[in-house]
Parts: sequence; C-alpha cells; structure tokens
Amino acid sequence: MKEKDLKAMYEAASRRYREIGVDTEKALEILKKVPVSMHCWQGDDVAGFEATAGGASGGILTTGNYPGCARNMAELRADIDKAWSLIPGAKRLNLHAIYADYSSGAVERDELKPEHFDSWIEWAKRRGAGLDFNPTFFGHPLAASGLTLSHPDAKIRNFWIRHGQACRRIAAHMGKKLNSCCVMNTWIPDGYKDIPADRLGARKRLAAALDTMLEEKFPKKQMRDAVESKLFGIGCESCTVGSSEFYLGYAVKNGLVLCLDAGHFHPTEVISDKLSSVSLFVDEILLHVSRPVRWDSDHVVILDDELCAIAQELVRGKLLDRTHIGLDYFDATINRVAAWAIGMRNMQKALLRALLEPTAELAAFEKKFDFTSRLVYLEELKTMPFAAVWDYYCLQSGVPVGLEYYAAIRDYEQKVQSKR
Ligand code: RNT
Ligand code: ZN
Repeated sequence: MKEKDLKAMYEAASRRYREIGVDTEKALEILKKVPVSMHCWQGDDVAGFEATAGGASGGILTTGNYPGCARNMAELRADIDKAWSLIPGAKRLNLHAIYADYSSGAVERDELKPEHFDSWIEWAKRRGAGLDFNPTFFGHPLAASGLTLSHPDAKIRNFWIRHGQACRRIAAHMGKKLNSCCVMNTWIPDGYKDIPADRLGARKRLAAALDTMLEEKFPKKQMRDAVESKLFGIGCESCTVGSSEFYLGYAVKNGLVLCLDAGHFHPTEVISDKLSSVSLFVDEILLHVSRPVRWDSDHVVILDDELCAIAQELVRGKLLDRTHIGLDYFDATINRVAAWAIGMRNMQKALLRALLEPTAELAAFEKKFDFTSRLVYLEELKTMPFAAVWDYYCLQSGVPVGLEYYAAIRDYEQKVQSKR
C-alpha cells in the first residue's frame, strides 16, 4: 500500500478515536517505549551451543522439523537480526545459559563466567538493546532424574546452586555493561510423575537452595531475580515442586520479581486475571507470554482474547512500568523467524489496542454500575480502525507494513535458511 494512503487512513482513524476521547499519538508514544523481550530459544528449538546439546527436557519440548533451523551462534544472531528488522518498537533479547559463547573452550554450567557472554553484550550494545537471562536447569545429565535445586543429593543440588549463582553474576554483568537492568528468571523442571510421599521435603529443599543461590546481593539497577511457577509438565504430572503457591510466597517474602507464564496454570485459569492481584504484593512482574493449547504447549502467540486481556490489564492497571514483558514459546513446524515476528508483532498489537481504549471512561461507567455503557463501548472498540493505527506505527518505525513482512521472511528463507 502507498505511504500516502496509509497516512490518510491513519488520519481518519485518529479522528474516530478522538471522538471517544482517545489520543492515538499519545498511545503510540507509550507503545514505542515498552520493551518486549524476545526469547532467543525459538530460533533453534531450545538447543543452545553446548558441545553435547541436551536440548529441552523436564517437560518442555519443541515439536516439528521445519527446515532452516539456526545451527550455531552466527546463524542464530543473523536470524534474530532478520526478525528484529520486521518488528517495531523497543526490543530486548532473552538468553538462556546454554547460549554461552564457548569459543574459548567448553565449561560446565557451574563454571560459566560473565566473559562467556561478552560477545552477546557487544552484540546487544550495537543494537541498543538490553539483555535478560535464564539459568538452564534442564537438558543436562544432572537434571535427568527430574530434580535439580530440590534434589535430595547435596552434590547434585549444589551443582545447580552453583549454576544459579554463576548465572546471577552473569546477569549483573550484563545489566551493568548495558546500563539496563537484566531480569534473571529461574525456572526449574523439578517434579514427580507419580504421587510423591514427601512434597514438603522437596519444597523445603528448594526454598533452602534458593536462599543460598540468592545470598549474593546485586544492585537492582544491574539485575533482578524472577521466579517462575508451573502447574505440571510431561513426566511430572503429579507434583511440581515450584508450584504457584510456592513461588508467590517465596517472591513476596524475599522481594523478588514474580514470573507469570501464560501456560503454567489450570486450563481455565488466565494470567490476565492474576496481574492485578499479584501487583499488590510484588513490586515487579515478569511475563512469559505464551499460548497453551490444551496444555503448556508453547504455541506461537496469536492475537487472541487472552493476549488482549493481558495487555488491557497492564494498561488499565498502570502496570507497564513495573512489568517486564517477555515471550516464551517454541514452534518448529513453521519458519522460526516468522514465529518470532508473528508473536512479537502480536504482543505489540495487543498493547496498542489496549492503549487505544478510553480507560478512564470505562472505569467510570463501572463505578456508576452503568454496565450497559461499559459493554457497548467494549464491543464497539473491537471494530474501531485499530489496524490503520498499527500499519501507520509500522511505517513510522521503518518496518514492513502488513503482509510485506512475510515477503521479507520468504526471501530470507530462500536465500539463507534453505541453504543450511
Ligand atoms: C518451561 C518454562 C520456561 C522455559 C524457558 C525455556 O515450562 O516456561 O520458562 O520455557 O526457560
Ligand atoms: Zn516460561
């Protein structure tokens, strides 16, 4: 579509929104500054760069064998760059420990040093992006039993504690070097397939291990710790040691960031409804925006009702300043750069839609028990010319508008990915 037409459509849309008291320019100003942290692991099916790639385990798995998967650091970086050229707005990159730069030689996970991420830090600096980080408590022989930080054998438990400690130092280093707080998220796969005899014992061990792992203090400007709960995983259906209650309690007690993964609750529970509650008891929230289909399947994030509801809660509850938005899914049945671009663009579309609501008016209707007006407005909002504002935003941000971004991916697939 011609630039002139896109602009004209935007002007008309802007007038429509003004009629209901919404300033599209203001919405775009806010949107531009909300960073979304893109998960590096969609690019290579959670394989990482360790010599003996363990891949995902502990209840998470990537399915599919779409050709063109990134096989090394250079390819992964090239793919991220391609994806980022198609995504408007502020971006961060979310790394896992297994994506260390091992060019100076292999090391065990408990021996990882900040230096192993210097080339990523340089990479991020050149792109003006921040980094987030995750210790990797899966895909390793010492995680094969299904227990890591809650393992009854102190030798194994301590290995994982040392890994966590090493990762916290790396996260602080990233935050310091990039002058942007690095959120380090701890997720462990620990759990039991069948009914355990001592749930409490395992949870006591996890709490004590986390206490040790978190002993070293770092300035909040450099790094913050987040903890991520889960309901169940394949192979640990009966008990997950790091349950929702466990980590909510642990985060509140220890002043940590609470991570809410959209796929980690009972299928009829939604994290959009949890944001306002937890925001009263933790100062910051980390989101793992994902799409569970019947289970924690980690499908590509689409612009569905729950995604819009999450964004609405962030905007309506004024939570954008204290929520770190990250994506977490892995689909190997489609082009992996497309998987990133689709999810990242959708997250931003959802935020834009939420920012284009007359938030105060809607709340005022509700306060007066005028539920009719509330419903009429909410329904009419769904067919307001949101797309024209989004297209204009892409144009303004110098990224392809509409289906044009797919043309760029097809071209990249043909010239680069298909040759791998
Ligand atoms: C697993 C968790 C976790 C992982 C990533 C790779 O169920 O969601 O966040 O997906 O750390
Ligand atoms: Zn997650």
